[in-house]
Amino acid sequence: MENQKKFYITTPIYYPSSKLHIGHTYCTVATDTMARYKRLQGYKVMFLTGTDEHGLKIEQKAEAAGITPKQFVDNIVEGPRGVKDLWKLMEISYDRFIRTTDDYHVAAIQKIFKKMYDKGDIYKGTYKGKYCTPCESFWTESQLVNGCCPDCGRPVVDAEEEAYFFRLSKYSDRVRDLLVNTDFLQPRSRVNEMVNNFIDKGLEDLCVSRTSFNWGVPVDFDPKHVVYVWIDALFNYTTALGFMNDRYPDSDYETFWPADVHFVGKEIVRFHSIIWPAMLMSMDMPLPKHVFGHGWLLLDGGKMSKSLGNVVDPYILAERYSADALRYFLLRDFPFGTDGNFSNELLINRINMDLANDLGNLLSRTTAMADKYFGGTLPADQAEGPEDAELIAMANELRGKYEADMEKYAFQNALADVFAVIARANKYIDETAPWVLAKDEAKKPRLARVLYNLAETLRLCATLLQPFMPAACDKIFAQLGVTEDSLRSWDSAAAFGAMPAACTLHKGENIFPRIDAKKELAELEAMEAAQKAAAQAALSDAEKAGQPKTEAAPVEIADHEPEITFDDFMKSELRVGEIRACEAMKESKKLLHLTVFDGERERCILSGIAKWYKPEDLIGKKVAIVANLAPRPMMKGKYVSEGMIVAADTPDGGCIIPFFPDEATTGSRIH
Ligand code: ME8
Repeated sequence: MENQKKFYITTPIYYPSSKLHIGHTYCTVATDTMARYKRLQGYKVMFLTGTDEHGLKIEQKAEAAGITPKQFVDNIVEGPRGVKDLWKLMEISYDRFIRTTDDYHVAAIQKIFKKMYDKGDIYKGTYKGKYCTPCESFWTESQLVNGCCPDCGRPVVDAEEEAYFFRLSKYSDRVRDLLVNTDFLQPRSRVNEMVNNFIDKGLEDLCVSRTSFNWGVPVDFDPKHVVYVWIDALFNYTTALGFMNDRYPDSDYETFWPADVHFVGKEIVRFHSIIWPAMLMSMDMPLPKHVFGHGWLLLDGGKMSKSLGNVVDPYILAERYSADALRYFLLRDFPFGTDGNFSNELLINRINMDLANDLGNLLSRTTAMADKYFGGTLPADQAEGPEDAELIAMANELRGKYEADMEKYAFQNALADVFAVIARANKYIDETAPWVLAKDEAKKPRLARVLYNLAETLRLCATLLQPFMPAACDKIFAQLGVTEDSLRSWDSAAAFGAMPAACTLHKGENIFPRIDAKKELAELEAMEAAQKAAAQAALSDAEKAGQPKTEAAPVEIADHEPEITFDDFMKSELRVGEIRACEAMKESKKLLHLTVFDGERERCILSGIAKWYKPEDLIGKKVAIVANLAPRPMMKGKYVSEGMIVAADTPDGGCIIPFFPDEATTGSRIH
């Protein structure tokens, strides 16, 4: 198969800092679908995914959990319901899974770093800047948004360290040319963002080593430094092909590099379209053909965030409705290049409408009629009719349209094309009215042809649906009596009539049972609420604000107060308050301006918690307030703070606010 065409596709390698959610699943399902589509077309495919296991955040999480970083990531990647289990459940057909802690990768990264150093593209200097811990990113002042990380919106900290730098500036013109004058970065709309926001603002050399933590690939010629996690991460796409290591044969690299496409979320397009090509240029390596920046799945218009606990668990949905239904929904409802709002209601409606009604009914009606009128096997004596031409033409044109869409990664449109044919076939049943034909013995040949045309349409559609819903398509083929691979091949998808006329259909199980939307929505809501509460309980509040979990450390209590009576205590009027509004203050970086409803009225409370909480983390929350504290003028009398939010100190000088569950009555007294 020397001349077989090759296709290399990758997902981002995900951080195993927590369990993966529906957003990660979305990208991986899209990549899997593309890989399966290319295999269907006869390509030799390499589909790579994996996990990005180094970095400060994972080091801190492991420390908080009291285990080593390796144990921590092993558990999330290999453990029960971990990353690999999730991909198995979701029918992800990856060819290779890389973990950046794999020995061969670590050794290769050291060689790559050294090579760029020897070339003079990596040099030693001092880094002073703003660092976002959760994102592992240094930012320049001009890149910050309201003083916070432009990617995640969290506060950044001042950082200074001896560090190695990569001469990103040297490659600025070549990268600009790549973005502006080729179709390297897709969709095209992402190009302007990169050029205007980053390249044309001036690319500074990139800090590519850290001394502030250990959990990374050591720079072997200067071991107090570890390699910046993004160098470690980006080169995974080549080390997994055996580049600079012996784990895989060099021929894999020669066969598959450069990648045909890296699928990545829009927030990491910058790394993949600027830093990655610049480093490959430095290494004199060919560039990937395309980087595609897909959109985000949003929840209630906002980003899903592990730390807020508002993530959707793909495990639950796939187990309830099947991986195939979930895969279909993800790629049918959301255009791949733009953001989309996830909701359980959309999911259930889509399954009911397209899969249970349109596809499921077409299959069950066709097989049931074949069974009822012919005992399953259609007679070879069949008669064409005037209704056939349009359906057959549409089915035969389908593969061309589908291919054009798939080549643009327009999964949504490819599925719409297939389902337009399915809808046409359902209409064909109404037009030909097989139940009327069945009443007349002389019309049996016509009836047989009608059922054959339906079965053929289903076969063509199922062939093209295989990359999206592999298991369901196997079941459809079984019901259509298709046992030979040649009848579910790419070639046969444009050959209406390939199935023998005297085919045998089998009425089988209902592949996509209809979902009782009302009942399911209520159950999902209850499950998600419970899960959210558990996630919130498991995380420290500092962690919710993007900081490491620190509360596990015991504190020494040095500030005991003299004993008081119960009556003394009751003089403090503690009540449940509901935070109705919360804003950062331009006059102070430390304070947040809160509007708190105390059951009777809204009060203004200024609280020095801006370092640990973002306003959006607090709005809607129920907290304990000291309601009878004397009002205190603040900011030279511009504001009067009418109370205090109760919070606990943390050992590192931070604070944690305890939140009441939603059912706590606002205004009720706390004893
Ligand atoms: O960024 N909607 O890892 P990560 C859609 N390790 N896609 C989403 C999503 C959402 N709400 N949330 C996450 C990293 N994703 C690095 C990558 S690559 C060399 C290193 C998907 O665990 C999306 O594809 O934060 C996004 O780019 C990726 O998960 C980020 O995963």
